[in-house]
Amino acid sequence: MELVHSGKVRELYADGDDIIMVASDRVSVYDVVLPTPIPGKGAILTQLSLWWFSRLADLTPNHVISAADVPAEWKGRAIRCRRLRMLPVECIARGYLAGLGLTAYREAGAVSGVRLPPGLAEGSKLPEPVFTPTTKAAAGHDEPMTYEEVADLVGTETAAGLVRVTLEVYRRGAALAAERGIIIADTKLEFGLDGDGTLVLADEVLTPDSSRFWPAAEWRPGRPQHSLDKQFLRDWSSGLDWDRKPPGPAIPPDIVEATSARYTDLYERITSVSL
Ligand code: PZK
Repeated sequence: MELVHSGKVRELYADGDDIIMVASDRVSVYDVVLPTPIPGKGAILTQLSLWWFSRLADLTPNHVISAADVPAEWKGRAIRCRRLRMLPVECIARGYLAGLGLTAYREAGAVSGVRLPPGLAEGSKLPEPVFTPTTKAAAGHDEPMTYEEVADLVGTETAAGLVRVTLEVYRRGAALAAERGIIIADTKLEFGLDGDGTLVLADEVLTPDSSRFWPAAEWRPGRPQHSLDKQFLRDWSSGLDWDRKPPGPAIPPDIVEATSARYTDLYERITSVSL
């Protein structure tokens, strides 16, 4: 199959009119992919995304065709999808202050043109979730965009749809996770248009690779928050003499094991399905 995109941890192949998205077991820390895989990670994140796609099907159409009709070697960690015209916007919803949102708040008191109240700390809960889109930079870092800039790019009707669906996906995801002791601080969604011009949710949904998952019991505004999936990797790697530039260090077996268990636990807690 023709490889059309290779991301840090996933690949995209063309198969006739369809595309097949394949999740690997690769993991990144501080934006650097490490040389050691986390067994099961690709399958767990694929299954979690599929679970959310079906739960959200009443809210938005999605790009999933089949998780079964994929090459045998990828089964469990691949999804056959409709090929869409992807919109050049990363649709981000934030309910808590972290990452680019925190940086923008500190510099300007606002994110993507949305003014936030004074006095917020790192990790603070926002008064309500906000839509904070960014550009999709081919290389380098994504830049915040205002709603007006999104509307100029995709049209007002599509832009309004992006805001509505992005915020509702976040609200539903965050509410369900909260019942299970998990904070979803923010999430990044991607959308495309099908042949009819219908807005379709694509990519992955509400996984820890596209969202910040924090253990609610450890939430303390005013410091960086603990990551539900990658905290073992962060703690281990920060004790090394590593400058956080490639190549990343090999992960020792006990840290691989603990991280695998985190992904399994996260899936089970969100879906209530035992693995
Ligand atoms: C598409 N990406 C992001 C990059 C990945 C994913 N349904 C679709 N139709 C056409 N293109 C895409 C999709 C989706 N989803 C997604 N880029 C294009 C991306 C690298 C690896 F797995």
